[in-house]
Amino acid sequence: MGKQEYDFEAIEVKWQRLWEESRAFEVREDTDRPKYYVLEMLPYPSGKLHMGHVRNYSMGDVLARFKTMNGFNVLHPIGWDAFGLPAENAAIKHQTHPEKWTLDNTAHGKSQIRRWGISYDWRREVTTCLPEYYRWNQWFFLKMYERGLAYKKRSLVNWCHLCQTVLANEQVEGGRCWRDQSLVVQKELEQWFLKITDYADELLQETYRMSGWPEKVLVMQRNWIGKSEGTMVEFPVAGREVRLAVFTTRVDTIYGATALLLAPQHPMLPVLLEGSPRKDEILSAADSLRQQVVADRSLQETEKQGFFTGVFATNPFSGENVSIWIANFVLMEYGTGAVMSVPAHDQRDFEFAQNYRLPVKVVIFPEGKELKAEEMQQAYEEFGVVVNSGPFSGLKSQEAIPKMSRWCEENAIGKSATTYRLKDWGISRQRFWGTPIPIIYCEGCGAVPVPDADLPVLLPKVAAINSAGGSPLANIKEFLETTCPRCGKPARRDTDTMDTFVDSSWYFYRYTDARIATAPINPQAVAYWFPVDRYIGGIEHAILHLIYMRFWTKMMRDLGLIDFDEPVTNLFTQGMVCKDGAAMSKSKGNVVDPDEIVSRYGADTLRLFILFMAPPEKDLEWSDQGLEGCSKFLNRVYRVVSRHQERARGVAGVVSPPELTEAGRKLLRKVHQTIRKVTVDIGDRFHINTALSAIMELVNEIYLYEALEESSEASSRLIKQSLEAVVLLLSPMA
Ligand code: ANZ
Ligand code: ZN
Repeated sequence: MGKQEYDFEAIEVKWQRLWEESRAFEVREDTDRPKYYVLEMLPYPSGKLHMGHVRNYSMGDVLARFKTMNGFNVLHPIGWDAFGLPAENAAIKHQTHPEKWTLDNTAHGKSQIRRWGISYDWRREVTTCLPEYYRWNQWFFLKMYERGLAYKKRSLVNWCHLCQTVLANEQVEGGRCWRDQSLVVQKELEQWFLKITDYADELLQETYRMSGWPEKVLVMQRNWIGKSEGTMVEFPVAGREVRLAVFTTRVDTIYGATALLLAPQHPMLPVLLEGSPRKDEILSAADSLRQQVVADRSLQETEKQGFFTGVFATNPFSGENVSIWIANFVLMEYGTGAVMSVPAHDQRDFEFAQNYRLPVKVVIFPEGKELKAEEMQQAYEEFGVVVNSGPFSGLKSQEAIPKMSRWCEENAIGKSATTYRLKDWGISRQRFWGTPIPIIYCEGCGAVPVPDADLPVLLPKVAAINSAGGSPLANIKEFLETTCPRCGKPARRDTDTMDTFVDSSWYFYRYTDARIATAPINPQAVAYWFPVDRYIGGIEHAILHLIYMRFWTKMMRDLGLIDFDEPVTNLFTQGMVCKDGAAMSKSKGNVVDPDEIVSRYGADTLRLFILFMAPPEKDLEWSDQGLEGCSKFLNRVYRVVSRHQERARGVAGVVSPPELTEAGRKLLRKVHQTIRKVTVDIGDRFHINTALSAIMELVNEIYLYEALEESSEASSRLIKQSLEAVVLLLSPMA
């Protein structure tokens, strides 16, 4: 057998060592070559890396190696998204420090990635839980604080009992925690917010120009930002010197408004109830109602509940009295926290009116038809012809809306208005394993930012985390107690830590100069490498991380650190790795451990399988046969190359068609066709799987040609040239 046998272990380890010794993937800025920045979403080191990581990183690796072979100066880095709950929970369970658990995992992950042969420049490794990184989170925070972009407010937050922490709106899915699916409740806390809403419109408008991003991601982002154009209208409250503002997209239906509905925590409620004998009773009922409100507007199916406040307002258009109610489906966080209820034309209002016998008043007819309130089974929500609406009757909805908005302006009771669903980003977490918020509270001076010279505010080295009831940091005296940087008197530190999405909002900037100690980023290095040419990761990040990173970029631009608007030119969202029809997951028990596959078949077989079995954007179904097939293919390549090694060594130069037989010319043509196809498939279309099948076809052709046993010198050159092509074309993948 000898060299006929494909000893993957020896081959892979040999080359991996060589790459390391020759520093093959270490790059620096070089203006003589075009740059290319390939970025993959950095892993969260909770235990071992899995097949999803293999898929993500081998795709990135193909692109990085391919671009390098095409003459680009390629930046291909990796790091660790190392703060977060699993580390903290593991630390509580095993009575260790989360740093140890995390760094053990990153060390193992690194060994896995090296064994997979991914071409990273390891000098640029970033680990977000280390002070050299998170001090810059604190620095950014303070810059934002100076500019009013980081601010604190008391607010109702989504609280998960299992995680014992606040969840961002983005982390609440259908009223449940995204991590453990437990029911989320509302709780009032002092929280830090980042003013992402300042950028809402820019974040939205830019999505219409981001042609290198998948449309589905852009649509999800647009929906999340949720720009809504409508009218703000004020209803005077009967017997009080106050007005209640509502936001409506359908001011054309205002003559049909038969009630005003307030969110349970609407700030005007106590004012409205002033002097009412039932004030306390109503306020406490509002309080229990608000426990049911979840900051998730998908609650279409919830039972519409509420109660009457005993107070009335006046419809400014019709002059009619409308009753004021509190309702569980009105969100304080959206619009003005109050709505005019139009049962005939809004389904939620229709259901509410049915439950409480509120009048239904039809003010829109479908074109050419009439509607009768008594006969309606559901609201008529479409545009139509405005009726029963005083001087506006007879107009179409589309004409009535601007006219009625103008009427509001003329009578100083309202105006056209735009609202966004996007909320400011709540970043406070009552957890240990995150970036401490660099604020000190002093009785005399109030909230005082930690001076730059005192950064970083380090996480304490504790033996065990006490997470009983709120922030663990509040239970650590050495951390909590400090002195005021302004007056020197005893003071206390903020005990919350930052959401880990802060870490992942800018790590990819740090890669361009990962060790710089004087600033978060090196502007020259960033200017050379940015924007990211291709970012590869999971679609599950479409609205969280991928909006935050865009916001962070704009914020950095406004701090004067960079001079562009968007960080990523092309986004690629890969499909999942599935088995038995479901995404591999520990809870489903259908995971295949990449380490096992690598020791049985080698890293190249695993890579080929992962790259070959499905188009990169589609889900990939695990198949033992598929894996076997890829292993056979690599053996086949190895055998044919080995067979001709001696023969090829003796010849030099390219072969030209006239020197060859018909069969030879056919093979030569196939070689060139394959080179072209692989180049286009990887470089232009990112269809790695079809590039691989083209290479497989070429190998078949070589076997066919070989069987003819042509033994001219020209045919030796042809064989050599063909095999070289196979090896080179395959080398980004294996
Ligand atoms: C009256 C009306 C009549 C409405 C009608 C719709 C149809 P989008 O498009 O999502 O922006 N709304 C406003 N603020 C709300 C809040 N805080 N909580 C719950 N619902 C709220 O939706 C805007 C519409 O959602 C507004 O227009 C309002 O209902 C409701 F025939 O006003 B509409
Ligand atoms: Zn002070």
